Amino acid sequence: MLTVHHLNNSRSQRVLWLLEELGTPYEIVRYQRQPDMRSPKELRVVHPLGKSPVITDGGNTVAESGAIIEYLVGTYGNGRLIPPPNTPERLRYSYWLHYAEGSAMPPLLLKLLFTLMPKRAPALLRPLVRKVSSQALTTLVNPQLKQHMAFWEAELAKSEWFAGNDFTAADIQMSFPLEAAAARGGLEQGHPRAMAFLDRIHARPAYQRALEQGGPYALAR
Ligand SMILES: N[C@@H](CCC(=O)N[C@@H](CS)C(=O)NCC(=O)O)C(=O)O
Repeated sequence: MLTVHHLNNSRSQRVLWLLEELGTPYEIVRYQRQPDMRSPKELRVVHPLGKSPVITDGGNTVAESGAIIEYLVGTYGNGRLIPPPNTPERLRYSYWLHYAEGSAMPPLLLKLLFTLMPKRAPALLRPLVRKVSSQALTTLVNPQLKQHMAFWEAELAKSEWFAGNDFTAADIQMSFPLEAAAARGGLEQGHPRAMAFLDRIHARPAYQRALEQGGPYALAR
């Protein structure tokens, strides 16, 4: 049986959603984030890094959202949710599948880190940490985020979905950076197409079924 090792409130929500879109049967083994937001050590038994998502299927253990999506679409998709080979759409599909974690998530993670740092610093150091964080946000993180969000907006002006006119698994992969940017990056200001993309995916029955399966998901709006 295909098993999703599901960490609450995490990227593995995307995997549940993909499986619901494909109608592939799966079971969930649940893991709860620790108070410091890290995954519990039990997840390291499944994969040495203990990150979510990770799936097991027969003798295969697959980690990394992009690799999991490739595996699931290749194994269970029968050509669904992926553009045909040797088309411009397929190239775009591949780009977004890699871009989401390779380029979009790093500035979003930095945003989270520099926002949390002053709150978690010892009281005596807090003013200094706040100053350093604020400078990093202003000079490094926010301008990059702005550039990424403008890029998404421009791409979604070319077609309804990231890889073209059809919904694909690349849209599932891109949902996490867009949801993170809506939660902490100011996406709602000046990015109507990106916000409409979020509305469209949230309205999909498979997305909603995945939420019921996965439990509370703070990034969804
Ligand atoms: N690039 C990886 C990122 C995996 C990742 O960082 N997952 C987070 C959850 S969204 C996690 O496991 N955090 C808990 C921890 O690092 O202990 C992927 O897309 O699979």
